Amino acid sequence: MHIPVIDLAPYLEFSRNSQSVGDQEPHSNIKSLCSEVSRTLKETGALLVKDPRCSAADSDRFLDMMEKYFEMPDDFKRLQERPQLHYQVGVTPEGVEVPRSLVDGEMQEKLKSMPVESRPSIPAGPDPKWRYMWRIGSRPSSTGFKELNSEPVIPEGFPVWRDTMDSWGSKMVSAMEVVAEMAAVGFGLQKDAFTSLMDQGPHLLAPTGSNLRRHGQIGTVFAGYHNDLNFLTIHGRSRFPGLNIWLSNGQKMEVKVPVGCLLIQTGKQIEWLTGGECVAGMHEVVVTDRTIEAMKLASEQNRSLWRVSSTLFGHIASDAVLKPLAHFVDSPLACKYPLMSAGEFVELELAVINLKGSKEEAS
Ligand SMILES: O=C(O)CCC(=O)C(=O)O
Ligand SMILES: [Fe+2]
Repeated sequence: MHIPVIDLAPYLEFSRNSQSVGDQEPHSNIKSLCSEVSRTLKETGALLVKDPRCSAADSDRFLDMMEKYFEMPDDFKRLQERPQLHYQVGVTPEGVEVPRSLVDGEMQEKLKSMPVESRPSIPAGPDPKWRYMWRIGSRPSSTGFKELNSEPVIPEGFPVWRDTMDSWGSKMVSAMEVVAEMAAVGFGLQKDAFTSLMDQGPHLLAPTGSNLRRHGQIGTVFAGYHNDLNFLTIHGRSRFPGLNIWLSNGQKMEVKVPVGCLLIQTGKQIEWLTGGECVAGMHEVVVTDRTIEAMKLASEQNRSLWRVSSTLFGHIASDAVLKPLAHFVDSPLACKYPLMSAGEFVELELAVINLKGSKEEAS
């Protein structure tokens, strides 16, 4: 099983044409591309895409800045820490985020029953990775889930911060919207079934930073086995490999993202909307032989030994309702996905991974 790279250009062109000539039915080659998107998401929980609007140079500009930031002393980075805002803006130091597999008893049982060759690395404690949270896109003026009144945090001495974060973040959101539209068509839904719910969602550009100089021993778990709580996650290519994913048949697979491509992963919210047909992809980030090889090369070339991911969490709008859409109501597992607002769902999930206290505490 391998993950195909889907070129988004033909769909973008179809989309542009249908806007200028009025709504058009996609022809059969576009339809089959959309089916490939939905089928791959369902079978693998992941997808590789190439979007002509997101270049390798854009990704490099972002990674260069984040490496420079994570290289700064811990005391400097801690100035951007906002624990009272549950780390939803600014930096999260290493040792704070708790992988789901460490706290979820049901998941631990499942891990023990997995065959050895596909069993994830068992984390011993919280993740040793840093993270930076930066909001992308606009938010609704009236909402039952006002994100805590928090200004974006910009570290001193990084004049291009806002521009770099906003530009790479919004490009990745645009790519994700196209994938969401193609997936909706592929699943036999209205093409805007997902994108209309994503509008003004609390999207977060949330790059991780892992110090390979300190934690570069083989087997170190940077992000313990988990799935993401949002709708879809998208990342540019990291300079250091280490991401393993689990396909829906339980097989473990190391992901190789080609240069200039983006990786998409399914989160819990798409699982909800599809009544469990498209489950949230499980994944982990671990130091592997290939990470060590990339570290050797980076050392020889005098490059940074911080592993930066350009993770972007795409969300369903907080006030929108999560429930199995259209024909997914009849899915055999639909009853596992009761109606609930996306905002309420996120609050429940964040409490589990140690990033948020109770609702009362947050307000
Ligand atoms: O560091 C990465 O490559 C991905 C980390 C991750 O899985 C996450 O941020 O949810
Ligand atoms: Fe993740």
